[in-house]
Amino acid sequence: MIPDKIPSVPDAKEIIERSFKDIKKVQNIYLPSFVGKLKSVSIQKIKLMEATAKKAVGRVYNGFPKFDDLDRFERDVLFIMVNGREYERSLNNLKWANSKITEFATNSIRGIKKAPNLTVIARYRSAFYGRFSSVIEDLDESLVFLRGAREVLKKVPQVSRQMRIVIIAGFPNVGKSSLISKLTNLSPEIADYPFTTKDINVGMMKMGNGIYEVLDVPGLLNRRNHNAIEKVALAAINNIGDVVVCMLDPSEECGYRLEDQKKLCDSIKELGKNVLVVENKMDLERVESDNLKISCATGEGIEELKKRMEASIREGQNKGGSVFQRTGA
Ligand SMILES: Nc1nc2c(ncn2[C@@H]2O[C@H](COP(=O)(O)OP(=O)(O)OP(=O)(O)O)[C@@H](O)[C@H]2O)c(=O)[nH]1
Ligand SMILES: [Mg+2]
Repeated sequence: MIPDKIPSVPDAKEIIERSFKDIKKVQNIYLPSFVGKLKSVSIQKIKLMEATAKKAVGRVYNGFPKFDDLDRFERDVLFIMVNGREYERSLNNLKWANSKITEFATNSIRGIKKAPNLTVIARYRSAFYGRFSSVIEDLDESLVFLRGAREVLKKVPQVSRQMRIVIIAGFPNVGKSSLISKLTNLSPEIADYPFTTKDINVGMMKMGNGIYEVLDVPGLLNRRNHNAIEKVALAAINNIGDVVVCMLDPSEECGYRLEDQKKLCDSIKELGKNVLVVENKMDLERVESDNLKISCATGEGIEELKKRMEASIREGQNKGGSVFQRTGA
């Protein structure tokens, strides 16, 4: 599960600056010997820098979900949008950096405690500063990567594990968003051009005694090489849909041939999904078929569609529960 709030990610420069700024707070204490005084101040500064950096890096590390925390859908989205291997590597780099900082701090403090004079103390201290800065600088790439990943993770729709999920899929421009606005309280963008919907819209639908989640996913084309947006839609269909409403537009007003649209429904059926094929825009065109005909413009057929959805969900329940339970994600 992706946490509601993922922390913002500072870059390496910010962490270094914050750590060096913090050590200005270290007070000069009165000690009779210069050596004793420099030792005490140096140790305090090193400890403070270690704490500041580890807190900043640890906050990012702890705030980002680890792979095992994610369900199959979330993992798929991460792999599609940002390279999941790089994600794991970046998080591991943060962990590694924190352990390195502790190691350098411990060794430097040990050296300072044993140092015979001011020169040796200063050498240990500046060696720590140098190593500290280079470890954090090396983290910059991972931090920048995670900052991008955060934007992607924030957009992954939060879908419940308790409710049944209906996904509205189909070619672009066939009326998927129009349908979700009829079934739920959502008002997504609806427009007469393809690929209007770029993210997954999630709405709630009350039907009979149940509440269901309805997902309007971006339009899909029946092709082999899907773009990233289409892949996310497919990941949702594959991993979290209990029922998939596959929408056709026989009027071809959407700009695509009905024949091609049907092939997409066939390939979704091949995924082993519970598929309900509906023909939209019946106010414009009706073709001879067994599929349910609806119109999002006039509202015709929508009540019948709801009934069929509920029956299909019930049928799926009898077959073996929700996709989440079946996959154990
Ligand atoms: N005449 C008629 N037009 C409809 C109907 N349903 C949707 N439309 C129109 O079809 C166009 C596309 O509708 P959307 O709901 O945005 O389609 P979509 O499938 O979500 O499109 P993408 O997000 O681009 O994939 C809009 O101009 C709608 O007003 C219908 O039943 N009848
Ligand atoms: Mg849409």
